[in-house]
Amino acid sequence: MSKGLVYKSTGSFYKVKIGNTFEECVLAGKYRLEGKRTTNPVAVGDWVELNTEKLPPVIETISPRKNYIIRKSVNLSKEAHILASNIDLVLIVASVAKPRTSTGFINRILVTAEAYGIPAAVVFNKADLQNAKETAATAELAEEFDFLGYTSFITDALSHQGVDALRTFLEDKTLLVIGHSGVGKSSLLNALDPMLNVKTGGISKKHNKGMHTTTFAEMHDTSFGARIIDTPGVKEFGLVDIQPADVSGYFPEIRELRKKCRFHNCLHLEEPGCAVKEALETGEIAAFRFQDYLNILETIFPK
Ligand SMILES: Nc1nc2c(ncn2[C@@H]2O[C@H](COP(=O)(O)OP(=O)(O)O)[C@@H](O)[C@H]2O)c(=O)[nH]1
Ligand SMILES: [Mg+2]
Ligand SMILES: [Zn+2]
Repeated sequence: MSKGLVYKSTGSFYKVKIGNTFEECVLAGKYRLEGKRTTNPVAVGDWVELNTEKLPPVIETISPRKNYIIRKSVNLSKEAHILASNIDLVLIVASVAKPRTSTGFINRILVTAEAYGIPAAVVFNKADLQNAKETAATAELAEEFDFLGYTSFITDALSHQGVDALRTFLEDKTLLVIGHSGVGKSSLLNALDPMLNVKTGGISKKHNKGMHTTTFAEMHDTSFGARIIDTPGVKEFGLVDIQPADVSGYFPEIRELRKKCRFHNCLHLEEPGCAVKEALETGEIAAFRFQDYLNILETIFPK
């Protein structure tokens, strides 16, 4: 038996690093049967034990996961698809322009990362496309996220502005990169490590028209010790088993404050004696964060 780390999982074969070499492996029959309910029993980031006497090598056991992230299901089936496991960091790549990323998107991913107990960081890319006023607004936003515990970076992937600081921060971490198509994820990966040579320019229009793309998450080794999981075509993560009163617990600035609300299950809407609404009025909580909290509550639990 050999130990290996899964770098890619397509459902039919698995790219596994065993020692210093990559092998295309298959899954033992017992897992294929169990796998009927989850679309994919083995995820990128999984440590596995393999029988390398066989050709191709066979994955026999999956080691317990430190954590994992579920992919939001694209259809209405109850199937869960594990996107990646054993992650140290979720890196949200936002773009300040062309296309501009909403704070709503950033906050939704931050909430999901909190729910999974995984640290998160934010990159504001395409800094070169901003005027002075926009530059100041982005700096303010980055400062707010820093304050909340989400380390933030402002970058220009083309001129490599901010890329060295980002690389230092990412050293030796296993991270999952998420962000809309076209924000510069692939360009940033190439700026971080030119050896990666990831294709840029986004998904072709032909494939982008609401079709189910057949791209898979893939992990890349880097020269600076980070393992980077690229997630082409993944829009958002799925949340499991979350209750309305839980949502505010995934906002660090609300988590502590809400203990002072009169009702323990306060949703911070119209309830009397709400400490969160009070903090909003004094500016202790940022208005855009509270608005996004309301939006998330509404999205997950429509009235
Ligand atoms: N001006 C500018 N363009 C960028 C920057 N980063 C990426 N781009 C461009 O944006 C487009 C999409 O980049 P890509 O890396 O493929 O985005 P992805 O879909 O998130 O992987 C490409 O044309 C890149 O050249 C940046 O920091 N500044
Ligand atoms: Mg890309
Ligand atoms: Zn409240």
